[in-house]
Amino acid sequence: MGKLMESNGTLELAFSEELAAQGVTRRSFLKFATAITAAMGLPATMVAKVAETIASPSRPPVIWLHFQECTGCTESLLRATHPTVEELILDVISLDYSETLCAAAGHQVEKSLNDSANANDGKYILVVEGSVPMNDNGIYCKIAGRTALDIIQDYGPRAAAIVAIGSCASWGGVQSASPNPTGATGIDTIIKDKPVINLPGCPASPYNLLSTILYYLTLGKLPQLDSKGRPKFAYGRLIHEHCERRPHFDAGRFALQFGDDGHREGYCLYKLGCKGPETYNNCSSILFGDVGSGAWPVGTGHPCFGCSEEGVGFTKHIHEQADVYTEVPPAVYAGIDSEKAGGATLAGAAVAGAVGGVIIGASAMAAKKMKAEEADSESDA
Ligand code: FSX
Ligand code: SF4
Ligand code: F3S
Repeated sequence: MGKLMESNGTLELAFSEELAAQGVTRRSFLKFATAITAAMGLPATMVAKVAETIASPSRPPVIWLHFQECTGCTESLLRATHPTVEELILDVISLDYSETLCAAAGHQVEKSLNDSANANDGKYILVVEGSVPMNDNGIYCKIAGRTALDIIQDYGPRAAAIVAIGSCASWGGVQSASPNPTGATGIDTIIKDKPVINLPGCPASPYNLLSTILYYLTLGKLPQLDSKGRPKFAYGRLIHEHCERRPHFDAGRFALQFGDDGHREGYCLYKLGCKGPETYNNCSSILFGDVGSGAWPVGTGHPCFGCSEEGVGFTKHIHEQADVYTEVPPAVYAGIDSEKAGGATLAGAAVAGAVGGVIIGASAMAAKKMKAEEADSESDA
């Protein structure tokens, strides 16, 4: 990976041939390090330190377990590009065990799991993908003859920290949808004596995994978590707060049916069931998806279904309208038809809507930030 030097206050990165061969330029690496530092909520002065962590040859051991899930989280990680998040993650960690990525199989791979856990007792990071079935002694998910429950009770308490990746590992996800036949549950309801960082999402954003690991490695501590165990830097804001369609929401322009004129114009998807107003995640600012710009659910024209929010995703119906905590759209809107509106134009209404949206959004965000700061100072006190 790259070797980092600082000279005359200018950050310089010297790349190995290996990195250059991957098609990553020094410029794109620095840009990426800057973006991921900002995503972690760290100041720009930390970019060099974060880049240094990425370039560091020392890698913490990671054991990655799969339970009840679709492997979508791993897939989403492997499909990320420029510079490939998967390569960066695999460069900053030593992935000792992963059923999906292991070349070995059977007893051989089980041995590598045990060897890594024994050699790194108390030091490894445990990443868990998938929920644990609790009903009927956990018989609904078995790997190598052991239940998921047995496996997590063995390797969970011996980890330094646990990262529950995806909604399934965070709170049960899709398998915990009513009537939850297997009794699917998240990791933090089972392991109580170790820090569990939840990175919900179905799939979870690979950037949230990378930034959480980098935060831990760079600062030597876990990021601040919210009441649901999620890093505040990634889950501190509603999707709705940074959504590119927000000016349409504030101006009252909604798609009413898939494929209608409003949908084609890129109007707000609230009335099609978008759960952005009650879902905390950074999809609208990070835009993960990696199939071109704007590739996130709402960017592609699909309402956010709240995949990362317990009690919303897999709980509320897809078409059900979200509870709006920040702003309620007014029942009556200014006319935008030129005759009825006495000469007002569509463009004029759009500008007014956008300006109003910025002001309303900015004040709502300022109020929320102040509230969060108050809460932080109270909890610090
Ligand atoms: Fe679940 Fe992920 Fe959805 Fe799939 O970790 S969060 S079903 S994308 O693979 O587990
Ligand atoms: Fe975006 Fe959905 Fe909010 Fe509309 S309701 S602004 S589509 S997050
Ligand atoms: Fe999930 Fe909504 Fe993001 S559906 S991926 S939380 S936009």
